[in-house]
Amino acid sequence: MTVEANFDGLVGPTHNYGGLGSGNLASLSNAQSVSNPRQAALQGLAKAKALADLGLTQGILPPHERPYLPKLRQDGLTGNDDQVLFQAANRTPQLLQTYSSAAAMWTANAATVSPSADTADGRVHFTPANLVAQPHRSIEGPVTARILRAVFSNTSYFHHHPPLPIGMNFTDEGAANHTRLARSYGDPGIELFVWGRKANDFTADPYLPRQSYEASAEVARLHGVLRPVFAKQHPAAIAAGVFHNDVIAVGDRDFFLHHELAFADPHLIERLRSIFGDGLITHMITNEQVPLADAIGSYVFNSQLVAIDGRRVLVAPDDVDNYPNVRAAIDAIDAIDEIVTFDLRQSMRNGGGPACLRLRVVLTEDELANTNQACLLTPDLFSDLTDWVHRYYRDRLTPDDLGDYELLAESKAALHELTGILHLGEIYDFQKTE
Ligand code: SUG
Repeated sequence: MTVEANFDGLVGPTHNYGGLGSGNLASLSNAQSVSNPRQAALQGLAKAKALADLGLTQGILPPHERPYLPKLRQDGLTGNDDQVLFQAANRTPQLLQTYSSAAAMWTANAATVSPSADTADGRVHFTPANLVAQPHRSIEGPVTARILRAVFSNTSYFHHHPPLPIGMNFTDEGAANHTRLARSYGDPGIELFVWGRKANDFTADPYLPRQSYEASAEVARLHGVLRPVFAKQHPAAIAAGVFHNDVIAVGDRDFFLHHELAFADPHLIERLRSIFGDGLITHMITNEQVPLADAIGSYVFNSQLVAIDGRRVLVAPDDVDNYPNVRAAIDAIDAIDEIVTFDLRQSMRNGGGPACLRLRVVLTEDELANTNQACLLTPDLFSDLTDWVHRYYRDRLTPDDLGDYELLAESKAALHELTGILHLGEIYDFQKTE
């Protein structure tokens, strides 16, 4: 049986509120507040565990090394690690915060993944997102590429592309702007690539759209996607804080849920129907039911839609319960059988809901058997990771703490041990040089 595996990003030990997310209202409004990395990691793990307990295939992807000293050195800081950190903290705290972000936890931005049923060569294709729209995330791509190769190593089944070229023409934010629709996970699907701007189109809107059309088209071409569909985000949505399409629409198999103002093309649903064929179920939430501000405030569209014993379950942030109109709108959807909610507040305060925290990888039985089994969440792995978090993570972090040499040492020790737990080999720069 073909399944959809969700690979959740484990929150890193330097989780903090840097105010770095462009067009991301939660990140901007919580800038410089005190974070709790331990609670953040445990909240994420609790969600992943709950979904695994419901019978879903659940994977884990590791955090990246932070603060990322190779980059601070590239930017001119010299000496041993302690000296580099000291200089960064005192001379350029902004750069230190940029290279300390734990943003790799939002694995919906790790890569775009096309299942083998959709591609010309019948392999699963991965393109790590270059994330060049934001400095703090532009350093993720090469490390994500290493991690994905360590998890999906068999090249008979998995084809890994490098991140797209660096520059504003190919700004790529990965699966957060990519939705696959298919009759079942194993059937050939259509892949919807959503973009916000064309290359060289620098709009006068308040926020520069992050995903370019050229990036989406290039990923579809590289993957050999047989039935791609391209759609432009509604500029009003981006202006209101929809920095990724997964903040305003979500799909699973033959069901697509979206806000009235998600897309610029009023005929997109007809286009999807004509390519999908019979049987596509769609549901639009109107702006009258849920104004854009409430959609973003509640993060309702950043829910996961999952299949549990053939039932459709919406995995939502518990913030939806603070908005009676939002709750009423989702309760009224016939196609959804159940709604479960999670407290993900640590991540949510940086604009990362349930769907941001996971990368979907549709896998046949053979592909799943050829996936790194140590990265699949079992009760044992859950208890090992919980114990690991308790041993290494702090329960309070301020921006000033990022220059603390002890934090760097703790993080390295934690990540080194984690590569052993997840059987990843040496994926971090510090493991190669020490
Ligand atoms: O890229 N926030 C992330 C949130 C990513 C959410 N992902 C999806 N929607 N799929 C971003 O804006 C904030 C980091 C900070 O401010 O410290 C941040 O990067």
